[in-house]
Formats: sequence, C-alpha cells, structure tokens
Amino acid sequence: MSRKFYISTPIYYPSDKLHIGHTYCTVATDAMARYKRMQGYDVMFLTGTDEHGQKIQQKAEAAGVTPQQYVDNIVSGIHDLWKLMNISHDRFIRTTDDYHVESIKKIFTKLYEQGDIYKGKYTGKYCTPCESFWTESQLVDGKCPDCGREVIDAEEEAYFFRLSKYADRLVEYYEAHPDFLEPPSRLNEMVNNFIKPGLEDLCVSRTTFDWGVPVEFDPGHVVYVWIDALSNYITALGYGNDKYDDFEKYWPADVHFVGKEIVRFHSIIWPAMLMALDLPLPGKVYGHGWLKFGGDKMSKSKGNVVDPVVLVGRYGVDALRYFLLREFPFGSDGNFTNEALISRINSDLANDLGNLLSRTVAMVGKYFGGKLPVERVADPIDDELLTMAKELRGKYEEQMEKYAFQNALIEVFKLISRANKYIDETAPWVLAKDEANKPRLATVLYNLLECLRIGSSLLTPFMPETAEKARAQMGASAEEFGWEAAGVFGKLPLDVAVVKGDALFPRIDMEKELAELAAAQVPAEEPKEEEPPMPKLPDITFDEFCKVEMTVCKVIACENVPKSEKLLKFQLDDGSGEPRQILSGIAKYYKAEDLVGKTLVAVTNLPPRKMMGQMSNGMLLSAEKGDKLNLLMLDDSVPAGSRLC
Ligand code: ME8
Repeated sequence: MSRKFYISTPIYYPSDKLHIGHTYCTVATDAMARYKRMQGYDVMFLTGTDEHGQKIQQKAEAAGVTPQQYVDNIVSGIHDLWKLMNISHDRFIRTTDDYHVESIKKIFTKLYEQGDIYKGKYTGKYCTPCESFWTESQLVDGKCPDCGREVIDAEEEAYFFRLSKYADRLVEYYEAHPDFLEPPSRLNEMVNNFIKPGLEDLCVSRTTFDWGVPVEFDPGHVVYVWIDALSNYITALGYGNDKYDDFEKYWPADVHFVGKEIVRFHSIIWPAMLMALDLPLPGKVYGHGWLKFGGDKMSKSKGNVVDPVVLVGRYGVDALRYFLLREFPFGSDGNFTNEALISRINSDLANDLGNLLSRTVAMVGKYFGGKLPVERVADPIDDELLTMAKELRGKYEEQMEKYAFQNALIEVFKLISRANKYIDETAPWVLAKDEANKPRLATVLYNLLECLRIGSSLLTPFMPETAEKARAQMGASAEEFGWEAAGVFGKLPLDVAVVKGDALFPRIDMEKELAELAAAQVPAEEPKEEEPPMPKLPDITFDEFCKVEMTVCKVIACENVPKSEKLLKFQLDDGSGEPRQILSGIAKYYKAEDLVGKTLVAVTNLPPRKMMGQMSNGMLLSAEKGDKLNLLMLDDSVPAGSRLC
C-alpha cells in the first residue's frame, strides 16, 4: 500500500492579479508534491481561494456585479496562472463551493452546541460609512484603513470561539511536538507574543455584511474569516459533506505551507479548532518568508509587485520556478531583483546545466555517431565524480525532507559543476584523437550522461519541462529517470543512444535584457488599487444638520505635539475671546509654522477629547481623498467666529 502525503498552500484572496509572492508558495508546494509523487507517495496537493468577506462584497458593488460574479471572474484567472506555472494540484477548493458552505454551517453549529462557540458582544473601532469594525492595530493613523475616515467605539452582537480555553493544551502540544512549527524561531514568537500574554476568545461572526456563510441557527450572522478559511483543509477532503470521501485517507495533513504573517492563525487558531472538533492536528505548519521588492514586502497595495506572467513569457516557466526556490532560503525573506534572476539563469541553467548537456550530447554525436559503444575503461580520476553522483540522492532527500529547497538544488548543482570540471580534466577531445582511447572516451561520456541523468531527474520536481527535455536528449526512459534509478549509478544502458536537441536555456544578454525589462516596466508599476467610491452616507434631517456648529477660526499658534508624528496642536481664535485648543492628525500634510494666521473651519460643539495627554476641543474640517488631505481654508477677510450655514 502506498504512503500518503497531504500538503496545502493557503487559499488565496481573489485579488485581480496574483504576483510572484503568491506564486512562490504555490511553486514550493508543487515541488514538494512532485518530489513525494516521485518517491511513490499517494499525494494530495490542495490549493484554492478564500472568497468571502466584506472587502469582496464592496469590490463587487463598486464593479457593479454580484460578489459571486466578481469572484468567478478572478478565480478563472488564478486557474490560468497555475496552469502557466505548471502547478500540479490535485484539488482546488473555493470557499464559495456548496460543499464547503455546507460543512462550515455544520462545523459552526457543532462548536456552538458543544459550547466552544458562544454569543457575546464585539467591541471595536467602527467606521460608520463603511459599516466595518476594525481592531486598533488595523487602523491607519487612527482612522479607517479603507476610507481613511474617523472611527468610533462601537459594539455589536457576535459569536466567539473559546480560543482562551485551549492555551494550555496548545503549549503542551508544542512541547510534545517541537517540529510542529517551522522554522523554530516562529514557534518562540507564537508562545512569547501571543500565548503567554493570554489568548483572547476569537470573534467568529459578523452582522454588518452578508457575503459569507450564514450561521444556520442565527441567520443575521455570517461566519467570519478564520473558521471559514481554515476549515478548507478538511472540508476539501469531505469533512462535513458528501462531495469527497478522502478524509480518513489523507487527514491529518503532513504539512501546511503558509506565509509568515498567517503562521499565527495556522499554529494557534487552527490547532485549537481541531482540538475542539476532536480531530488530529497537522504534522507541520511551515511559515515561509516573504518575497520583497526594493526592501518592502511585495504587495499590490504598495504597487511593487512583479508579474509572473511577464517573466514566464520571457524566460520560461522552469527558469522562474528554479529561481524562486534556488535564490531564497524558504524560511527567510528574500529580495527580488531582475539582475539576480538573469544571473541565476545564465550561470546555473545556461552555463552549468545547459552546457553540460549540450556538450555531452554533442560529443556522443561527434565521436560515436550518437550511440556509445559498450566497452569501458575506468580511471581513478573518475572516482570523485562517481562518488558524488552516487551520494547525491541521499543528500538531496535529506534537504527536501527539511523543506530546504535551496540546499537540495545546491547539492544537484554541485554535481553538475563537478561534471563540467571533469570534462576539462579528462579532455575528451584529446582522447578522441587516438582510436585506442575510444573505450576510455566512451567511459568518460557515459559517466557524464549518468551524472546528467541523476542530476536532472532530481530536478524534475523543480523544473518538470526541462527535466523532460534533458531526458529525451540523453535517451533515458521514464523509469531511468525515476526515484529508484536516481539512487543508482549505471542505470543507462551501456550502448545508450542520445538525441540532439535545442539548448535548454539560451544565454541572456544581461544589459540588453535589463533595459528591455525596464521598458516593459517589469516589475510593473501596478496601478494602485482603485479606491472604492465614497460610500453614500445615510440621509439626515435639516434639523440634524443645523445641530453641527461650524465656526470660522484664525490660527494664533500651531506646533507639533511632542512624541507624536501625526498631531499638530492649534491655538485658535474662534471669536469667543478665549483661545480654543484643537489637536489634529495632519502633521504629515502641513508644517506647523505654515499654518499660523490661516483662516480655518472647526466643528466646535463636539465633546472634548484627550489625545496624547492633551485636550482637543473640536475638529478642524479638511477634505481627504486617498493619500491627499487639504484643510478647509477661507479667505482671510472672513472674521473669526463666523458660522458656516
Ligand atoms: O492570507 N511573498 O490570503 P492572501 C511571499 N486568504 N508570500 C506572499 C507574498 C510575498 N510577497 N504576498 C503574499 C490569505 N504571500 C488568506 C489565507 S489560509 C486558510 C487563508 C502569501 O491571498 C501570503 O504570505 O493574502 C499567504 O501565505 C498567501 O500568499 C496568501 O495570501
């Protein structure tokens, strides 16, 4: 009976364009899945999309389509991208799939009925126009991260998952399974930063939007984010639904690959949920690093994304796959540059691998008409190379089992480089001059072909197309390219026949290419995400409007508030004879000294508020859009104390 291996990527938010940051995790998962298949495992490789939530609902509204239409369109693009990247997933789950929705309803109800979910009050920062709750840490400059407006303290009825109840069991579990979370530094971070300070129960429902799985026993609520998203790893196997019947076979997962910012959800919330459901925990959560560009995490909102489609178009899918996993250690962050990509292609793929194959095949053609004779003459000079080739599979496996893709590839390329050196050492062109040396020449070329066979068969999980091309050129069968054969030197028949083919990777002219890439704007300056249109506010009565006291004020003095990057402190003449102090978070937009003497408008009947230990009596009016802010300024001739009406 074959052994099983279950591996997953996170399910991706349907953003209009996935970038190479997303591609990174999926390619790594694909390499691992292919490696395990090669070893004979029965692999389940799961990926998919995380399609619910308020953001999607708002984007769909802005685009004038239903949320379902909106996600359908994007998800079809994601399928195209995975096809382009040669991703060999076995299953693709969408959180909008009926069977998943059915399972989520059951999971939520079960957890509620057994007391792991309870109804409570969610308090947080609320943006009225966006109808969104935010946590303190999500706010940007204390304001709504979506529309940039003021938020208020508010509360709503919501369901909570009793995460706190599982804190001790989680710590016990980590202690008993020190390899559960990797790299190990991430485990310390979880325990010290999240568990030790005290786990809070988790809000798991919302009433402010409806694009989500409805709570079956309380239809005004929809299941919020993590129960819906994390459960995908089991619903995709048929847990709680009849669509699939693979749960017994594949669960628990062997490993979840996730980006480091979602390690917390996978190593705390997900295990706690599984404990509550009385299910075994995954073997491992591996938190990989981020691909950065220009020192910042690549992300669409920052506009610093690199488009995998452009790179695949120019260099081929395998070059990009290889680069992503060879250039950066999987557990750490890495900075993407076009130079690094091109040098990697030139040095490793064109020079080392490509040249070795084309020189070897060409020599078999030139000296033996494409088919080696069977006589052999060994020489001690062969020993080092042959030992390396025989030991390669073991070394590679050791690294692959640690998810150390970079090191596994380094091991393969050590053999490739050594084989290139062996050509220089043995000088086949000199041997070829003397007919008597032909058996020795055939031995040298056979050794080279064997190194190429072992090396490139182990590259299959990383570069499936390239490995296939190499296999065809060296006349190897699929079996000779398999896992078993990779551990044995001498699998090719002695009279192997080669087939000349195209160069695997043409050399790239770095300077020319960089210029062209710059012209093609790669990494493309992605248009910043279109701002959602300002939501329409609820109507108010004329009387309500008249209650807002808007007073013209002259700036008497203005200074920065010590230790605050945002706040300016104003002393204002509001016409009352007493100076009015207002604090305003606009230091990013204005210099304090430039505002003295200006004529501004303030709302002067708001309750006083304390900010950074200082009182603020009112709010200055400004116009804001995106990252622009303009204070409302009037003509100097308007006297202080005038009212806006
Ligand atoms: O987090 N470098 O979805 P997501 C490396 N839906 N990885 C990156 C990256 C970068 N520059 N940018 C994004 C979600 N990623 C949730 C997951 S799972 C139950 C729910 C990775 O589309 C990121 O780290 O925002 C994450 O692992 C994955 O892409 C999906 O991110």
